[in-house]
Amino acid sequence: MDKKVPFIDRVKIKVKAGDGGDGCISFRREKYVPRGGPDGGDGGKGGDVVFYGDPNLWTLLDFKYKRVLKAENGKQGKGKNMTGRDGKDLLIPVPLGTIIWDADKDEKIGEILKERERLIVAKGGKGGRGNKSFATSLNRAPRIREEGEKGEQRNIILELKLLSDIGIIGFPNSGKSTLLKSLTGAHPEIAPYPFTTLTPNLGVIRTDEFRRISICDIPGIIKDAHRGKGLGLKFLRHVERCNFFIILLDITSEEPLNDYEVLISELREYNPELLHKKRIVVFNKIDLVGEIPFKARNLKIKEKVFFISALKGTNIEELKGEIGKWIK
Ligand SMILES: Nc1nc2c(ncn2[C@@H]2O[C@H](COP(=O)(O)OP(=O)(O)OP(=O)(O)O)[C@@H](O)[C@H]2O)c(=O)[nH]1
Ligand SMILES: [Mg+2]
Repeated sequence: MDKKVPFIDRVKIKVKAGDGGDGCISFRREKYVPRGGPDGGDGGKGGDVVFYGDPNLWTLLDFKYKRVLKAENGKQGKGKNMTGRDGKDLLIPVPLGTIIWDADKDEKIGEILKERERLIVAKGGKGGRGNKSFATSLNRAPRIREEGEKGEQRNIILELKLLSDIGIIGFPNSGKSTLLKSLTGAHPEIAPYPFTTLTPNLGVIRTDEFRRISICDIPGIIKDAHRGKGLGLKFLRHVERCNFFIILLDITSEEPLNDYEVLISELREYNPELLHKKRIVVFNKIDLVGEIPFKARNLKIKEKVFFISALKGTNIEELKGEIGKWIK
């Protein structure tokens, strides 16, 4: 993903489907046929507004600039029984993981999780019938027709929860972005101070079996993030749907067990279900310590533990091997 593209994960927009075309009033006019019957055609259907999943997108930025999305109207019916052309559907790509809400009713319309998955968010109006359709044995020359039905119009909210397999959770400056880079070759911003990462980053590992494993690096979490400290917990929603977590700890920290407990308790505050997902604990920056400190080696925790240097690449292959096992 491109660092220069701002990450937008919530937008409000208006969608308007096309109106149906009006039916037509017309009578046959041909030489030598003095009183031709009705031949007014029906109007065409209005186009739908349709969202579909596009795996190459990862932000809702486009909608910041385009807040009204309108599909084409159906054309009017014409004489000689000609039906008006249907309005074209408006097909709009959205990132995988986009949730669509009706802003006025505060109700979920649906979500897009898969490539090319489609969702109609506003239905086009039906075309009106032309006078041909109203002819009966009693009224052979009706002067009535229908107007096209109005297209549906809605205010909607798009909310993006990124989809990835693995989420990296850790304190600011623990090396989350460095680990993402080392595992996937992505190029997130990395710097020696906290809160370098302000929006989520995605990277992908391509395994031998042509499988893509996507990994998400989110801004750092600190104690009391659930009370709004630091950047808060709002970014956790981007890892809510991950199946696995890497809990990343800095081995040079004074109290690794305490760091671990803070992270677990912040996850619990956000959503206790996150604790049911599979996770491992990874100590980073082992290149900075001669030997693995006793405290880190003897943590009383139930997860599998790895010791790595994301910067130097130490034990990264082992970690990848473990990740590969999960995904299978
Ligand atoms: N020596 C050493 N430094 C590391 C290692 N991993 C990361 N760093 C350094 O630690 C600093 C923070 O790394 P980041 O990857 O930006 O950390 P982060 O967890 O993404 O930080 P935030 O985005 O601020 O939450 C940078 O200066 C990195 O170069 C490591 O394995 N060894
Ligand atoms: Mg970072």
